[in-house]
Parts: sequence; structure tokens; C-alpha cells
Amino acid sequence: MIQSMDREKLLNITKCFHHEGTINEIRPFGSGLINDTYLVTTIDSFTPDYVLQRINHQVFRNIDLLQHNIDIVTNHIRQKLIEAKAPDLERKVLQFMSVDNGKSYYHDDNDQYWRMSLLIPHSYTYNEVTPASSYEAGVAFGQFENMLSDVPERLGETIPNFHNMELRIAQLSEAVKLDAAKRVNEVGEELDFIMAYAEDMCLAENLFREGKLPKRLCHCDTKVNNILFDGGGHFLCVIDLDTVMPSFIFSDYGDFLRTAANTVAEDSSEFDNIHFRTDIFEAFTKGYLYSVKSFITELEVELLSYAIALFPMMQCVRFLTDYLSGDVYYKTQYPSQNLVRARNQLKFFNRIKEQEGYIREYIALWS
Ligand code: GN1
Ligand code: MG
Repeated sequence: MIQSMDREKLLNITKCFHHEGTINEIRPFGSGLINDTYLVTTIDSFTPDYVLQRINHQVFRNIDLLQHNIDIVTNHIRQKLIEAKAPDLERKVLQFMSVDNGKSYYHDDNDQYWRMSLLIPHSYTYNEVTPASSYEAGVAFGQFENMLSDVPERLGETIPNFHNMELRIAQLSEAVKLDAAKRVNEVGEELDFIMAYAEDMCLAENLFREGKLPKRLCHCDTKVNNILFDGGGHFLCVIDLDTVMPSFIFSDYGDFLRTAANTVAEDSSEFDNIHFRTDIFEAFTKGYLYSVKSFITELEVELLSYAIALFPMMQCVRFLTDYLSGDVYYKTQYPSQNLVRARNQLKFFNRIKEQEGYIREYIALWS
């Protein structure tokens, strides 16, 4: 429940954005680990409702760059949809409200950054994935990458080196050295395991340096709950665009399966129940390859199986780094949560490794 003071403050923020109607209710919305999100409803049914977000400025250092990326991306997608005469266009791309200076974000007196978008009517998010929604997600994220494959402007990285495994390993090593939370002695086994795979997992960075692997615009946070669906289970649009930036194309493929193909949630401690869901993997792969075939290269397809293993490992490294640093990045509900998350990801990585041959064959079949 939002305290009345908070409500007053939030209400004043919403008033800075050009919008229609009289605001009625403001309440917390969604389940992201990074930003704070609110649903803003208006009194009349004929005026739109909105989504208000406080952007996490600790995580995203350059909000002007970030919102610029989002403006470019949403305008580009809108243009593509217009050209394709897509029906129901307003439900297929996000639209952000502007403030008086023309920007799509508001910087308040307390150094907080806000943005507000139209709520897409009759849209739903799922936290659980089924083979049907997994196929839809594959098509949706693939189509998203496809539509962005010809953005003329080179966009900046909203979190520099976000999916750079070399950097993530370096950050872990630094956290071990500092041992800020005095927890290094608990995680010796995990550290040994990660370091044994470190070189293999940095393959993409090497290929990039050799000029063999390009960076393209990707979503970089491909969870099923970052897609809006209509009432019939078909995707409407991709949301949560903070991390849209140049990255390796397989990021979106690998990161989706990291959460969706795990039989348990990423913070579950039921390690024995962790398995790789082949039904989700097969459906997603079919949908994704269908959408990206017009532009993806042979090498990029070849790297998809590597990406399936890479992302749980990278996420493990990130959770473990945060655990060793004293839980400064990810929201936690109890002290060992980041360690549980890291162990979960490691277990999932092992499960994937066991299936590597089959994974490769299946991808080859559909590409
Ligand atoms: C963060 O807040 P959320 O769930 O959208 C993170 C992702 C991680 C994820 C782990 C900007 O995403 O990269 O994979 O948590 N986003 C950022 O659950 O760090
Ligand atoms: Mg999210």
C-alpha cells in the first residue's frame, strides 16, 4: 500500500508528463528487480491509463542516453509497423509521454528519474512459460531484433559491457579480492568451478576482437514477463527496454532460455528439481529461428548452443559477485538469497552441459 505522502509525490510526478484525463489511483505494478513501477489509472474509461517508472539511476548511469535509445527504438518499430500496415498498432509498441522540455523522462529535485508510458489495454504478462508462449516469445524477440537490424544510428550501451563475460569474470575476481561482506570462504567450490570454465565462456569476446562476430541491437533482458500478450495468448509487444543496446545477437536467445527453460525459478533452492525443459527449448528455438532467418549469420546460429550455457554461467557470476559485495545490486529478501540464486544457476548450467549434443542437433535441424 502506498503511503499518502508517497501518493502525493507520485501524483505530482505524473503531472509533469503530458497526459490525458484525471488521475485516480496509483499502485505498485509488476515484479522487476531493478526499477520501481506503478500503475496509474485515470477516472474516466475513455482516457488512457499509464505506467509510471522510477528508473534505477544506480544501475543505469546515463538516463539521457537510455531514454534516447528507447525513443529511437520505439519510433523505429512504430515506423516499421506503419509500413507493414499492422493492425492494432497502438498495442504493438510502447509509447512514452514527454515533459515540457520535450524529453521522455523527468528528473526531479531529489535526483530521481521518472518516465511514463501508455498502458497497453487488455494486455497480460505471464511469469510462467508454456510451450505455446515460448514459441510466441521466440517469434516476438526474433522479430524485435529483426525490426531493429536496420536502425541507422549507432546506439550507446546503457550499461557498458553488460553481457561481456570477460568483464563479469573480472568483477567477480575483484569482489573476491575485496571480500567486502566477508563471505569468500563460503564459496570456494563455486569459484573453482566458474574459473575452470572461464576461458571457454569468453569465446564470444574473442570472436568479436577477431572481427568475426558483430554486435547488433538486442533487448538484453529477454524474460517471458517482458512480453505483453493479448487475451488469446498471442504476443503484442516487447517491453522493459532499458537494456536495449548493441550486443551479441545470441544474448536474447540464451538469456530467455536461462529463465524459461529452468524447471524452477532462478531463486529457488530446490536444486534437485532443476532440469532443462526441452519442450520450452524446442518451441522457443522454432519461433526464434523463424523470425531471424533473414539476417542471422551462420556463425551466429552456431553460437546459439554456446549461449544457452553462457547465460546461466554469466548470471551465476553476477549473483555471486553481488553476494560477495554484500548484496548491493539485486533486491534481496533474505541474506543468502544471492548465493542461492548463484547455486541455482550453476546447477542449471550443469544440466545444460549434459544435453549439449541434443541441443546442437536440434538447432541445426531448424536453421
Ligand atoms: C535484472 O529487474 P529484471 O528482472 O528485469 C537484470 C538482468 C538479470 C535479472 C536476473 C539491468 O532484470 O540482467 O538477468 O535481473 N537487469 C539488469 O533476474 O541488471
Ligand atoms: Mg525486467
